[in-house]
Amino acid sequence: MPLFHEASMAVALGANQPSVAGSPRDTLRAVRPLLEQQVAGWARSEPVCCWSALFDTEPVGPSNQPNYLNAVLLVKAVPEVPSTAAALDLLRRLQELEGRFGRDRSCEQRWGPRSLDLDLLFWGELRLDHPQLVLPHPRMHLRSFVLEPLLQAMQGTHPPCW
Ligand code: A4P
Ligand code: MG
Repeated sequence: MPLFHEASMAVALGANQPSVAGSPRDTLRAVRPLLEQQVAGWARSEPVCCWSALFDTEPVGPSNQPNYLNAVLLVKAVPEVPSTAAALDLLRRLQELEGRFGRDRSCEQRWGPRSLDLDLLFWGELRLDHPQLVLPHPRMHLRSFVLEPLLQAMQGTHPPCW
């Protein structure tokens, strides 16, 4: 009998600096279909993507930076067994997308302004303490800019209205 393991996975999006696509809102709009494509390629399927709305949020960390726009993508029933290798492959895809929108970590301060941040929040029950990837994201429970959109995505807003 085949074994199925379908777990949900979530990605947090944040931006408060312009990118090649334009304003943070333009960036998140532009990255939305690309992120869905990346997730589909990674999962080798057409998973169900549930999006939150865009949230305008006060910066956490240095206060001398603009407000952020935040959102969460919840991907339901990923037909792939959660594993370290697959999670690292997804992280690589997320960082490649960040790079396409001008993210340059070499000249950033911690929690400082950025053109695009894509954080992997969780993938099913997978727990990782890898040098490149900690799962679940260790600070997600402290961040209302993550929790509020996550809750909304879990309530099934699909497709997004932005
Ligand atoms: N890394 C480890 N675990 C993960 C994970 N689960 N997802 C590693 C993504 N990356 C992970 O990433 C640094 C390294 O963390 C990566 O190379 C990866 O190997 P980063 O994107 O440079 O770090 P970060 O995002 O600045 O760090 P962190 O701690 O995730 O911070 P936050 O909370 O994302 O802070 N205020 C508002 N209102 N909205 C925001 O979106 N974002 C930040 C960034 C600060 N203040 C904010 C917001
Ligand atoms: Mg990040």
